[in-house]
Amino acid sequence: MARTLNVGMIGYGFMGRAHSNAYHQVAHFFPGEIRPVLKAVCARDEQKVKQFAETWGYESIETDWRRLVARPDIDLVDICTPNNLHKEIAVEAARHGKMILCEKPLAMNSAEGKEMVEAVEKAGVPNMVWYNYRRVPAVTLAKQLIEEGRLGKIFHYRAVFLQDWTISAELPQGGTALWRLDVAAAGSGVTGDLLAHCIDTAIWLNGPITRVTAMTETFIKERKHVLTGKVEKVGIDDACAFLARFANGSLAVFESTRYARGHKALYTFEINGEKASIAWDLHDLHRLSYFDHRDESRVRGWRSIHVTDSDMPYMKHWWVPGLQIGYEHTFIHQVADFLEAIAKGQVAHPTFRDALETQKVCDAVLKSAQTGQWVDVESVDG
Ligand code: SOE
Repeated sequence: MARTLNVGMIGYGFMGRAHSNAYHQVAHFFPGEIRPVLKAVCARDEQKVKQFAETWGYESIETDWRRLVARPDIDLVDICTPNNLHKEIAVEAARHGKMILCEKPLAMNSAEGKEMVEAVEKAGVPNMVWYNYRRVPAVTLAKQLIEEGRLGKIFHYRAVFLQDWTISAELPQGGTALWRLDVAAAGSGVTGDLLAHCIDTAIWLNGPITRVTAMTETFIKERKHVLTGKVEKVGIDDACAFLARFANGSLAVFESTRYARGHKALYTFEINGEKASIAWDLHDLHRLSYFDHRDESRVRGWRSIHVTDSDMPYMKHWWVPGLQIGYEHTFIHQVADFLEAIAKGQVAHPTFRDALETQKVCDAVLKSAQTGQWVDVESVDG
């Protein structure tokens, strides 16, 4: 009989649904020693949070996160709020000895992130950040191929994350739906929201990033604020492009924007090594492109690996070969890995400390965009 783990989730937006679905599904497909129980969900609007609790099967609700993190029947606090609340909630939850899962990015900046790392490490509580794209089976396969040395020395890393949903100047900023456009709630724009994903994957696959030089732009300078009703300055970066150097000597180009007309969530990366290259595309997430120079020249070419067979990462838990899975499964994989790690007394990644590295790169990128100089990631506080 599996042990239970009582989850208290704070926030119930898009990520609240993705996480709730993961807690629901995990025991069906990854039965293990620990089974999550949806104990409580918390948000300020009582009516809406009741509705959410009913839809997703939470046993109870709270409207004040401080009450939730203090409840003795909660084992794990899941933070799905806007970024400006991550630190306060995490520090308080750690003080109460709770395990913590936190939405990405870890914090508003690396100074806050550092406080969060100190809090969870001092409390000795398991912690993890929802950089979910690591757990797309094709991306995990890329990690395996790199670790097996198949690519040889890495020369280049290239990643983009392109969207187009903020092009209209009529779109307001702030409030529940549009907090990602409000710098006071988000901390930054595409750098913390989208490039953070690219950076997390890049560090995981290719090691530490040491230096960056960046440019950012805010195309729409003022937008009406949903909460004040006034037209206010836009403080986020709408677009960001940066060059980077990795500790292993490879060079990188990263780009992200919410102004790439025609692209909704085009996250792609390509890695070029001495012996082989790999490429991945979120719009075709179950495939990994692979080119191996060691193949006989007459049949050499880019292969498109359909990552569905049972020997592929995570796939033996799903359907039969040839049948693919999607976006929501990455969250299920993340919960499954977390539960397995705590059952075995191990650490699931990315931890808060891992995510602090990504946060430092984001800070270095924003600093470089401001100063026009190369910035050493090491020099960032945090
Ligand atoms: C923004 O539109 C967003 O939802 C991000 O916040 C997510 O982290 C990303 O996975 C998809 O795009």
